[in-house]
Amino acid sequence: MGNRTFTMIKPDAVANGHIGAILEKINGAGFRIVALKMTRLSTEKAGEFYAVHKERPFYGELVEFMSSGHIVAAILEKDNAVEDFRKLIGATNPANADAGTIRKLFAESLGRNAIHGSDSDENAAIEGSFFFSGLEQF
Ligand code: RTP
Ligand code: MG
Repeated sequence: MGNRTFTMIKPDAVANGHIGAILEKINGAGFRIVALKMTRLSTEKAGEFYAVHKERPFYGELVEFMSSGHIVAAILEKDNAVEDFRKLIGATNPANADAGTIRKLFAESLGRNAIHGSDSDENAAIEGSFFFSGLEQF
């Protein structure tokens, strides 16, 4: 068993019909999908999820965008999951993302960048538990 990361397919990628293609990239890169759900965040829940950024100038825009449509939340498992998944999704701004990364392929812009990936093992656990109960995390 590898370790875990958490991801969200963001409202832009869901609205643009990229759920299937993104899940294929994730499986193709060797991640096992441990838990998966489609849901929608209220502005309150989106604000809580991204609370670490609440002093940043883009926070309001980020919360508005993340609550603007459905998202797909998932817990993923693989050796070195957090770091390998950040490589698979590419740079935050798709203009700077490497060819073949999920953001290069599917993101529209810095603000509408298709997918989230946890930035540490600790945050992966916190974020996974934000969406999934203990019983759902097998
Ligand atoms: P994420 O948390 O969504 O996986 O993205 P990330 O780690 O690559 O980037 P982070 O620094 O955590 O920022 C969270 C999201 O905020 C938006 N952002 N906008 N306008 C701006 O300068 C700006 N900077 C960041 C991005 O959509 C980013 O994914
Ligand atoms: Mg981040």
